[in-house]
Amino acid sequence: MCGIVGAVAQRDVAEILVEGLRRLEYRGYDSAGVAVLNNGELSRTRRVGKVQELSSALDEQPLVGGTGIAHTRWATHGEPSERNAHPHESEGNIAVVHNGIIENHNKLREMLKGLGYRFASDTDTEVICHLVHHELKSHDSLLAAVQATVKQLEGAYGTVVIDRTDSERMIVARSGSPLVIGYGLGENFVASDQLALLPVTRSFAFLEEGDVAEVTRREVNIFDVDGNTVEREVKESEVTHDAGDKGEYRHYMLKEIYEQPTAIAHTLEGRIAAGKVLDSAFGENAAEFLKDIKHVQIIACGTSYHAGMAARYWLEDWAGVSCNVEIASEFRYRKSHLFPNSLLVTISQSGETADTLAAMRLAKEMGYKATLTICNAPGSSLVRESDMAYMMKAGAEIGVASTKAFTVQLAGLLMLTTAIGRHNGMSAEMEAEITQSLQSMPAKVEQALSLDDAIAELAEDFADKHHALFLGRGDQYPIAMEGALKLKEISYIHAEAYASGELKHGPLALIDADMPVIVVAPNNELLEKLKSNVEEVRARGGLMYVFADKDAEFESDDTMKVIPVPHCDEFMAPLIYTIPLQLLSYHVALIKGTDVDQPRNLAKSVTVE
Ligand code: HGA
Repeated sequence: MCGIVGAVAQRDVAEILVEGLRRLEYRGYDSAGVAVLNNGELSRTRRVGKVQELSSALDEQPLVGGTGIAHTRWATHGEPSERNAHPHESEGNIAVVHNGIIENHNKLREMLKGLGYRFASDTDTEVICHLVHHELKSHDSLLAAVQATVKQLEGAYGTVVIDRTDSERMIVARSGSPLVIGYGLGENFVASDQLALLPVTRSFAFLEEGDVAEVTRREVNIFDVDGNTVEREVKESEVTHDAGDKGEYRHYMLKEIYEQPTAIAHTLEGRIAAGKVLDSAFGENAAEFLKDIKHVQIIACGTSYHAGMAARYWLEDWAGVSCNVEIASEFRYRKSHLFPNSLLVTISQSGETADTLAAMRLAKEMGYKATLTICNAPGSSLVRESDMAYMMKAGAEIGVASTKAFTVQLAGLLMLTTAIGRHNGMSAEMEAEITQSLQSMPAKVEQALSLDDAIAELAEDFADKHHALFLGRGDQYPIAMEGALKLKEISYIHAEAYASGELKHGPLALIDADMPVIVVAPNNELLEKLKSNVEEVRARGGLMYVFADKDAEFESDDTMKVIPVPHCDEFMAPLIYTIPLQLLSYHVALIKGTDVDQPRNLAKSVTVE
């Protein structure tokens, strides 16, 4: 959350910064701002709303200068407004952008007020710039002042600081919120995600926890939490340059839905051979770590949590190990029991999800046998700090509502199921069946995408509805949950998911003609049970939309619309049934005219608690 871009160059940087913000807009979009230094002058422009508002303001009144910082905000402290937009300033000299939450901001604010500082915003961030200004009085460099400042901060920050009187440098610090340095020729950059900087460089170094860096045109000096000079490996990015383009699609979300066959195929590439999932798919020493695992604890948030929920069915059913799945923000604040030979699995698209990261660190202290992350961002904190990493190759996901990351996570978790199952009695035949299913997924997803037009028509029925109920059983229950989440996120229709066996324990009371009920019905061993649940809804006048296998023998009538889903095996069914639900939420949102890629109040890459 919150996008940060900074640059020190010989050329004017405002345009580079704004293009960077555009590419980071998925991280927050309630306001945006930029500040640049030019010959001892600090100029700043901020606007409420999207980056386009800022860009138009800069078209009218351009900012000139070779050193600058910029920010797109997802507010945590203080309403979205121009006065709360970053960069924040102190005494016209210091400008700061920040991603994260300063938890002791009230105490620091009182202290700084006592020193005579006046606050111009309601943000926690503003304490950083006044503190730096104050520390500069007793330190001889901006670097030293920032180092002294961050020692006083509690909470999380990725922050970039510039000083009007020293236009040659920016100081960058991270703890809890990601920052990456981009290396150019005679110019250097910083951003909260490398995607922002791809138009200007492909060489990146990720800062580590507690790092502070001094970035000038010619040099980048990095210091660890104790102030020692450290090297952070500079790597060439593998992210494709056009990752930030919508191409022919109207929205990133639709593009990403359609990218799923390729994303899954890329992720499987080189990871399956002779009917087996290669242990190396999970990292270098994975074979050693995975062989004694008897219990798996999965930790995730949001969509990733739903992927974990589906995997629980697979790990217990097919891999013969016990499995718990928990939301990261719950796990990290309660005392949990550690089973012997436990593997902790985190799932996070960005690899920077604050709660998931904290939960993983806690699990390490608790003594888990190993940690594995399933992640789409190479070099992210979760990848660096976990013993093993299953790198998704979904490509950049920009739409705030996750689509391709979810299905690629499911594919990864199915691979993990076989890798663990192999040591716990899974037969070679079963592993071969699963790997075959994995390999035919891209083509099957392609077939499921051909439902697009039919679903677009169906979506008309939902546009005037305020509530919807999603039903599934077994490993389709998490898919129903994910379907409900998608609808909520982008169309703002209140949607709930239930394991359909739960209907009679409460939700049946809600059924009437205004409450559409969406059912996911593959042809599996729970089909007859599901059919009984469908009858319970029908008997109470409910209107149903059933996504069903052709062999499941559902027929459309006055109370039920049946949408035939391509026939698929049980291993890939959760993934395949996800596709029509993604399309449904997309088309409902289109009809409702909501902001599909940047739904209200949300943002991607949740780097704050
Ligand atoms: N706390 C700061 C920054 C918010 C943030 O990092 N969001 O992801 C603010 O509210 O401005």
